[in-house]
Amino acid sequence: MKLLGSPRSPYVRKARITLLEKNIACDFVVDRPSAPGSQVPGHNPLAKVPVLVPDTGRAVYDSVVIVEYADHVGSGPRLIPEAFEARIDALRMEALGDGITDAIVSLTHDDRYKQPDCDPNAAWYQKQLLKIERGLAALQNEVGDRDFCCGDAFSVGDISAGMALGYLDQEYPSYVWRDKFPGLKRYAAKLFARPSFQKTVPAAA
Ligand SMILES: N[C@@H](CCC(=O)N[C@@H](CS)C(=O)NCC(=O)O)C(=O)O
Repeated sequence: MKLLGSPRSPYVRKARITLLEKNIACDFVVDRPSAPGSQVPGHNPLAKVPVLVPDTGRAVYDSVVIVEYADHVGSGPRLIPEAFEARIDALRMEALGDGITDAIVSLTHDDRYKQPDCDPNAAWYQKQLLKIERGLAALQNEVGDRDFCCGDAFSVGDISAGMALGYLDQEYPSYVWRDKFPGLKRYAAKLFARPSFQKTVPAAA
């Protein structure tokens, strides 16, 4: 089994954390979809990563489906609970973490926000920033004084939340989320200490 992806992509990191948490052996193949000769479009017509290519069977994309796949074939505690309400809670938190990440990508892609002519008061900038701030406030509220965002167990919601917070550090280090959201500072410190997070910290650009 192999996972295709770019090392600094947040969704690729989400997939890698998932595979480690589920004890699934997998080769990580660095493959940027826009690079000439990339295998990605042959597996995913959208030409996006991550793509999981099992030894037999069809390729699996996107990261949401990779988590579902890994939860089924891997071992260890479930990432998506079976019970209906807990399942919806975990999937909602996954959507929240993924949505915050989408907003960070919109703000920081190609260092857009660092350009000299970038106006932080511009409508497009404020729109994405508001998504990030409201999203982080909602996440902090959900976590409260617990270690996980859903109940008492690690879930896909924590993977997506950790992906988003790690991506802020990676791409938007001037945004002082730990000062603004001290509850998330405590929560993230525990998440980032997990071996799956430690082993997938992207190398510096
Ligand atoms: N919703 C997708 C998002 C995947 C995504 O946007 N991947 C980016 C890298 S972070 C990508 O492959 N971009 C290349 C492109 O859009 O052409 C997921 O959860 O996997």
